[in-house]
Amino acid sequence: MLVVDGAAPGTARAQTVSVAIKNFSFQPSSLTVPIGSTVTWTNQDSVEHTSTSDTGAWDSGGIAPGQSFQHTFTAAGTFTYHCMIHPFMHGTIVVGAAVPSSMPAHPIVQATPTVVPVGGTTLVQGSGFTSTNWAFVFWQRPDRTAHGVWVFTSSTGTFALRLGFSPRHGTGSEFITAFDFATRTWAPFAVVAVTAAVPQVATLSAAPNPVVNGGISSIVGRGFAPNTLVIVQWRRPDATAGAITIFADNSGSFAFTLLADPRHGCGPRTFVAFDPSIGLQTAPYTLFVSC
Ligand SMILES: [Cu+2]
Repeated sequence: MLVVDGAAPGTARAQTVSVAIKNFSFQPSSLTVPIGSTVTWTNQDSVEHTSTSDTGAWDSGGIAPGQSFQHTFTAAGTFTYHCMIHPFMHGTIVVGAAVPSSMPAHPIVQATPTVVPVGGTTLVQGSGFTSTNWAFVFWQRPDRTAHGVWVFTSSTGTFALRLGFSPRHGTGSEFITAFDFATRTWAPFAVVAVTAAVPQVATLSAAPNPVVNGGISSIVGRGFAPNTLVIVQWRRPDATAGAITIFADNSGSFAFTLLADPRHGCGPRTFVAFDPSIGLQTAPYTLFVSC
């Protein structure tokens, strides 16, 4: 019988383990225990026996019927022993540092990144949970409201969940944890700092600038919402206006070439770009057309 003492979880738990000396044998004849464990041999036969280390590490001397002997194993290793009176009686104690396999790893949650502007997301990853089982992911937002979802863990006891930060829950600390349903253990909190939204800056540029009248310049826009339509408008030296609608790519950028039409004269052409999806407008940008 294994009796687990009250050692703190998270360390290799020392045990008190019993070996019966019975029918001229050690039962069980082989045992594996963590470092620091104490083995108690109890003589249940009607004749005297001993527990004697093969290497001299311990020797009980004669153990009378009904009596016991204890030895504490403070180093890792494999220790064989025998009975001095009956040399055919053999036993083995294997002392290891490992935590007993029945003891679960401590569950943890991590958030990546841990500083996120409002409107952004973080990846919540759990590990050390009971495999293929339920975990409850729970978070408290900066405005003290809370929410949670059940997730099913992988065969290695992990899960992943992407968490978004809505502007309506404000800025501050978001506390994220998860509950292992099988072991009824909470993970320590992961904390995400939810910060004010980073103002998006969209810009226009042109090359070459200045451009000769009748020449071509490349107009580039950057910093728009990805994959949205952008409206570019410009005012010419002769007070007429031009405009195009263009698609910002995956990185929120676009480019087009502009012919500086000689009919509209020389001087500054002033460009503004507008992204209706997020109400974003650039500062005016001036392309000079030289004559
Ligand atoms: Cu014996």
